[in-house]
Amino acid sequence: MPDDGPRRRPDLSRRGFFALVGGAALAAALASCAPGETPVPAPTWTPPADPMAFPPGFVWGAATSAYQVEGSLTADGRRPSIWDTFAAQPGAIRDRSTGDPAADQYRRYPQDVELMAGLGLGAYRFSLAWPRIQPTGSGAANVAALDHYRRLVDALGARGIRSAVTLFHWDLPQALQDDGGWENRATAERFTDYAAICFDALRDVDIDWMTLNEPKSHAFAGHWYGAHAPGLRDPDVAAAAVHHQLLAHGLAVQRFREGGASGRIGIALNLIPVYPLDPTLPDGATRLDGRENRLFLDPVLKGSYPTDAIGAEPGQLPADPEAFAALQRDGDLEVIAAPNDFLAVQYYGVTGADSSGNEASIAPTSAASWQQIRAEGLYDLLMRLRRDYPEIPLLITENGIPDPTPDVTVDDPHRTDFLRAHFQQAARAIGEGVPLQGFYVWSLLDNFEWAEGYQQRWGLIAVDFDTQERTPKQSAEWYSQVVAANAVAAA
Ligand code: IFM
Repeated sequence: MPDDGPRRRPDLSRRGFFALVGGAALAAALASCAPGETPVPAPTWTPPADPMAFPPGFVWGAATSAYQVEGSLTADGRRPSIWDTFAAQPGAIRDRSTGDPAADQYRRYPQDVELMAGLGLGAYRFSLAWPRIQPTGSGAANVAALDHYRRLVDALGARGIRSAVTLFHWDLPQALQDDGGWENRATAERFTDYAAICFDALRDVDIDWMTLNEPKSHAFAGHWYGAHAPGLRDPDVAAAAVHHQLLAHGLAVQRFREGGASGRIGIALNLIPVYPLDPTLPDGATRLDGRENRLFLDPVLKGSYPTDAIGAEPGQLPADPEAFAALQRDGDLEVIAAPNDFLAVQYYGVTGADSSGNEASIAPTSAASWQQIRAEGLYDLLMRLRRDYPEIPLLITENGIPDPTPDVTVDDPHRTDFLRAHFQQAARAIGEGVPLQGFYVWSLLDNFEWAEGYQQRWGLIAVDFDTQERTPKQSAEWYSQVVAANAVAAA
């Protein structure tokens, strides 16, 4: 989750990382950080010496989002999103940058498709920009924007690359924010209209659709502690943003089924295993798990909200539970629980929780201070999903790590080590029956990392933002070998 705020975690010792991922380069990259005694949970599993194979048909991809890569913010009738507004505020973005030019993908997509084909990727996850397709968030579709995305989807298809399309990756049209944004229930209806336009425009293409990207990040970082657009700091508004986003998801799933478009549909949730510091006192960790995971998983997959996620206790979203309940109309939860074809999981790491429910540092972080790295947490998460939410097919739609430096580099053994360790945990979970069907690395390209601007580079492919020159990093070459073999080899 790309944010700091109440959830900010101190930088930790990177010691213990060898044990976690077996990556000398990653440990070296992290070694410059302050030493300390990090209570990293001991690994319980050692990867085999032989390559770990993935099932036939396993999907290997990479991911981006519109505002982070497209640039061209006024092209073809696009109007401002909340991120344009937010980025223009002094101090909102670390390097005072904006989403222009980002990676200029709106114009350079043919080159990026060729780069993906060169890596052998089977799929590309990208998002559609609502403020391009409906520049003011409602009304007629902007044909120029739809034509652009049709060209992108067709270019991908021509190279045998499947499209995985997110409808909303945080770039709400500013005009809708002016009407209350996600605090306003009507935004869920506007989203359904927008989704219908997109489904109909691409109805012939076999797409894996994702309604929302990380509704938790958008609700919490954007509406609770103001680190993201729209920059609000009100937990009750954040709670409304949770419910109305989930309602929007359910309505869009229903609309997808009614419209009969090709493809499948799901939602992309960022999930995080929570480990109690003291396993004999798990209540705080349970509450934190409620806020971080079950507040989103339960309504979508079980049709109910957990009772412990919202309230005044540490670890809870500090909103008024009665006000949250009052937002919910009869039938909302049935809509939200409309059956999905898959669950898209975004996994970056873990957190600890003290006995009260306060977040605690238990693992080394990357250059993103919120990212506590523990590859085995992915296995734990996948096994938990299979246990608590059985049957639903799973995709990992984001996993990755930033470079330790903001400078452009292609020398990124830390990323190779990180991905290898996570692929191994994914293979391990598949071997134990988890229905994981694909894995998308975040990100295809260095891009605009929200409040960090261009200071965190998450790409497999380096981008020089002055020249827009693209250069695959060493990890991209390694990843292409994994894709070709459909297997991950030991280091
Ligand atoms: O860049 C973000 C992405 O937009 C959503 N998931 C986390 C990534 C890294 O912070």
